[in-house]
Amino acid sequence: MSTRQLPGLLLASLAALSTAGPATASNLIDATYGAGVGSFEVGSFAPRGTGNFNFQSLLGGATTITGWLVGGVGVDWLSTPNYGASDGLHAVDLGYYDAGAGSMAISVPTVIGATYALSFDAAAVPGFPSYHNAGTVSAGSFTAAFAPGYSPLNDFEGQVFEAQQFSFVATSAHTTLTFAASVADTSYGPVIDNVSISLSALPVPEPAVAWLWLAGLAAMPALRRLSARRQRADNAA
Ligand SMILES: [Ca+2]
Repeated sequence: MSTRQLPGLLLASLAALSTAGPATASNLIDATYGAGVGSFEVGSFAPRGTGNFNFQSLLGGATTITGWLVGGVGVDWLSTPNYGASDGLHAVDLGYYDAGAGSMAISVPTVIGATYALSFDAAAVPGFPSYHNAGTVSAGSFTAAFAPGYSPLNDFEGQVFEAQQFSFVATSAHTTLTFAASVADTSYGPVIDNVSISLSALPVPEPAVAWLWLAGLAAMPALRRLSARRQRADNAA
């Protein structure tokens, strides 16, 4: 490559970065798997019964809730009107009905080095000590703990959801998001709903591109001098 090509290369690089677009608020989970997937609304819901049994217990390995893989012992897929949801009809209790901590995982395509906003709503299971409601969320190498506050005693319909917001930088072309209950021997874990991952910022330009740009700028005066010398030589000839 000649030094003459550098300014053109720089412009092309900047154009590629700028046309990649501004941050978008769309939910990557729904964009990848379908509307409502981030909110646990999609799948074949088959409750254990009516009233307080208006939930479906799913063992580890289950893929009943579209897009999501159940891990650990299992989880309970809750339904309104007997259990509260922060969005739509369903939420997930990360504890399995017959006792045991569970987890929920989903993978979305990501851009390495880009920053993503992660948000979800979490509620404490009513009437149980707060430690039962501790959970962790991870996305690639990012991990955070969350612990929603205490909900009113025995008011399962009135579970109080609290917005949880984090951000992470993707380290892989696909990022797996995982929620897990922290207490092993409980039938009740934190309840989660309305999960969203959205792009916040694209990666900054690689240092190599920046150095190329600086090298191009530094070469400009020398190129101009060379050009002027050639012009004088041509004129003298
Ligand atoms: Ca929902």
